[in-house]
Amino acid sequence: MFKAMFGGPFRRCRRVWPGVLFIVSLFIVTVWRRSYNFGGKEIHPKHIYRGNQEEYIDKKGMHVIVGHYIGNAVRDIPNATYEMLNTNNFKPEPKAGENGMPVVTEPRDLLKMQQLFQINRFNLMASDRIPLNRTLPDVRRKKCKYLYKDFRNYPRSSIIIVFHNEAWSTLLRTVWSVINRSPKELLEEIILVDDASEREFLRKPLEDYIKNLPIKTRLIRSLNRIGLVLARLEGAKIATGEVITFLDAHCECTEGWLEALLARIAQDRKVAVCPVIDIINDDTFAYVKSFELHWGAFNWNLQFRWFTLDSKQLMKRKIITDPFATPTMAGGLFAIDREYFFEIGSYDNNTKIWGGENLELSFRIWQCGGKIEIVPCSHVGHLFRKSSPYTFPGGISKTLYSNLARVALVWMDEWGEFYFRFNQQARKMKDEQDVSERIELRKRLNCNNFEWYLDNIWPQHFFPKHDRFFGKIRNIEMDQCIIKPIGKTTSNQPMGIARLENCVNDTNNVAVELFVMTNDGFIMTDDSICMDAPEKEVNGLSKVRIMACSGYSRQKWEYIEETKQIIHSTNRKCLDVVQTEQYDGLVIRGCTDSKAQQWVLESVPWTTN
Ligand code: UD2
Ligand code: MN
Repeated sequence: MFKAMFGGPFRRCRRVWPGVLFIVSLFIVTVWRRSYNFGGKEIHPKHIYRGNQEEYIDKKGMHVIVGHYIGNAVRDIPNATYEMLNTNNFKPEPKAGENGMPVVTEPRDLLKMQQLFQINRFNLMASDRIPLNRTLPDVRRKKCKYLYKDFRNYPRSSIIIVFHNEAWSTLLRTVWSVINRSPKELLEEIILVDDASEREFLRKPLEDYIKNLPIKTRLIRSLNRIGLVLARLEGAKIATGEVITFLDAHCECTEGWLEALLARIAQDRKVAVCPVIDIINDDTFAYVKSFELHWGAFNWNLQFRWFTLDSKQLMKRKIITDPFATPTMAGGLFAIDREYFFEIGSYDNNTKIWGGENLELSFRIWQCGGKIEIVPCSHVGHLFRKSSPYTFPGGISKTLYSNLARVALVWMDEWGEFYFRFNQQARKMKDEQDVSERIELRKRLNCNNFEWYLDNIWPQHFFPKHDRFFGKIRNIEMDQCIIKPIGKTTSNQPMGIARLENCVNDTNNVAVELFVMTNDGFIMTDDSICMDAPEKEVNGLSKVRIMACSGYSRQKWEYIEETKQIIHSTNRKCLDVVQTEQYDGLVIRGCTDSKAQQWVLESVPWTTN
């Protein structure tokens, strides 16, 4: 088509066309931005750019916040034209993705697929082929099906979905999965909160579409980019359900998901409950059941991490379908009693765009008398992406680290100091934070301190504490420190082998050689990694590894102050070093008085008191 149109006499100019197209699309964008129609009301861009935070409810009852308008998607997504971003290509094929099956992209579509992938950082082309009401497998344990017969007595929930530039198909598949797989009796309403999306199909077409949905669905918009926390708060403020349930805008709920969550809140209104988060594959949209017994915590950099229930935790669980506690939630998918949500301080409204709010809410709920649990009978799929598709006004790291700095300042006490000491980026953002209101809240609610949280809610944690060693483990013979393996695997240096390297003093790079030794004798480091003694010799060597903490005694050690030996607790051998061509790493061997078996535990300060 292109060829036919621009062939013949124009052929010579073909190289010029992309430029012309670019200018034309720029023109269109400019015209579009000059006056766009918002909720039936014309808003001149001047009001959008300059207006101070103005709020009003428009004729249709939509709550509109006018303020700064930041971000230009055409500029931010390479090679994306205005047309590409604003065309809704949703064209369902009846069987595509049925029962959570993957969608296969034909080789001839690959190029187009890759282009479209950039817009939302998932396979938009695949999503656009899957019907909004596709079926999903019922991934629950069989027993779950009989547990919630009494659901009519549970509290009703508002479902709040915030979005910024979400695709039509993923957003509405989220909505339909709620409608199709929740008991009508339990759905108070669906609230969509648009955080300053720029796509045309999310304006009037969306407003028209939701009018015909079988469940009352409201759409409210913010004209300036407020971030997911403020967007959720806008939704929560207008919600009327006894419970509010938050979902990301690219989820798919499975049968029974809501009953299982609400059942727990019906028992105890101070529990925030999360479903098991299954995976919607970003390439194929296949629905993949994930491991049920995962719980959430975080590492030294306050990044959220999943861990598995250990042997002790499993033993405690008599009934496999029972909800279980989690120190932190992933953030996006949870239900909470609406009044309780506001009683405990909803969210920190100085949290920007994305990140940190999941830890803030988790610490606050636990420290101030509530609970967070995962409900194994509730499964919701979430589309996990490898990168973020949208802009971060103000910069990604500034945004994220100020959010995290606030969390550390308000809730983490000495562990906040620890975080700032070893995290330069967060330290930079620390001083500009005014957290006085949140500190007030913490006092008012009479909350427990962070030590209480670590001791009681996350006893397996790998953070320093006053009653355990924290620092470097230096070998006397080699004058080097044990390091946590990082980087690439090579044949003679497999990742996971514990080994020595020259000790470093720069606090910004020191984290790899910092270890904690607990009173039980676990030598652990960031991300729940432990020194693990081998069960058997390989090629005459018992190689010590650094691997996921398991709580088993093969990971227990004893430090003998007088001899400076580190002895493995069950087989009584000594931690030793081998540095040869064939093997460079730690081993355990029968104890001798060799200096290679002598270690200094060098404490590193992590707090001022
Ligand atoms: C995870 C959470 C997410 C949130 C985040 C930390 C899950 C499955 N997801 O990241 O809910 O807790 O960690 O902050 O637990 N959005 C806006 N405005 C913005 C940015 C995002 O409305 O400025 C919307 C976005 O369209 C989406 C939701 O917020 O519906 C979460 O964003 P995400 O999907 O990019 O976050 P995710 O899943 O990587
Ligand atoms: Mn998400």
